[in-house]
This record gives sequence, C-alpha cells and structure tokens, in this order.
Amino acid sequence: MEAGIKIIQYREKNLPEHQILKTAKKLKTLTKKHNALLIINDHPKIAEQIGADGIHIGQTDTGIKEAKKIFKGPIIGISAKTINEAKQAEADGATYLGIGPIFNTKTKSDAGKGIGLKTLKQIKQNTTIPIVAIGGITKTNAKKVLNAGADSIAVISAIIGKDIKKETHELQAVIQ
Ligand code: TZP
Ligand code: MG
Repeated sequence: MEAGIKIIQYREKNLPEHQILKTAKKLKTLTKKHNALLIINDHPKIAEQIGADGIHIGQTDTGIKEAKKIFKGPIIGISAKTINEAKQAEADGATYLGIGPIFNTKTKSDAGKGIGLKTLKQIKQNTTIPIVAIGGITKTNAKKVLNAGADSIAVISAIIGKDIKKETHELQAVIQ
C-alpha cells in the first residue's frame, strides 16, 4: 500500500479458517490506515465479520445470490472467463468482474489457458460493470490489457517476491 496499491485481495487457499480470520483482521486495520480497499477471496462470512469492503468468488463457489445473504458490504466480484459467465454474473448482481487468466500464468495451477485480449474485449462489449483483468499481467503487457477494455489490473507475480514498491511504481508508470 505504501507503493500506491489501492485494492488488496486476500487470497489464501491453504490455511484453516481461524487463521484466515486472524490475518484478515490485521489486513483490515492496515488497509483502513492506508485508505485502500480490502477484498476477501472465498470467505463471505469472514469478510462480513471483519467489515471487509468486498468479497471475491469463483464460478464454483457459492453463487452471488447466496454470498450476498452472508456478506452485506458493497463490493462483490466474481471470476469469469467467457462472455456468458460474465453476463450471468452481472445479471446476478456482481459489482465487478475478475476476468482471466488473460495470459498463461504459473501462479494459479488450475487457471487454464489464457483467454487472450480478443475475448477480454468481447466481454467488455457485452457487460457494463467494471472489469479487473488478471493472469500473466506484467509491465510489458499491462497497457494492452487496459486498451482491450479492462478497467483495472490485478497482479501477483509481477510484484510479489520482488521489490514490490519498485515493480508497482514501474507498472503504474506504464499504465498512466
Ligand atoms: N486468477 C486467475 S489467474 C490468477 C488468479 C488468481 C493468478 C494471477 O497471478 P499472476 O502471477 O499475476 O499471473
Ligand atoms: Mg474461490
């Protein structure tokens, strides 16, 4: 957040819920202090408990309607990789779409092949809610992703395990 990141998604697939809750609470304090938004992946109940700004769910998780019964906060995002999934998510009340993987990525083993910029463009043309593009995005291709219709980008390997501040600033510089 010191690097200027405005939205953090807490995505933890391996820890027990009580530990996720503990970290989520800490992240909420931190993000609040830095005026950033906190989105919790997979756990609407934890998100509600800690007063997160949003939740993010996948196609195989509890649907948006169910998640909305548990989480009362403002942001509900869902992953989608086809026009139909995206249109359905919008109809169900999602507030943003996580579209990807745009390019092949090693970060998520079950992400499948990159959908490419053409599909991203088509999804943009068929939906109206903001698109967060994810998957294989780097400072070399970020601009193209935005030009294809993404409203923002989400990255993991482009900054994590590196000099986060430096890499984030470089990314920001190419997308201005
Ligand atoms: N969902 C689709 S791709 C992905 C997720 C969580 C991983 C993105 O990681 P990276 O390192 O930015 O490609
Ligand atoms: Mg999920």
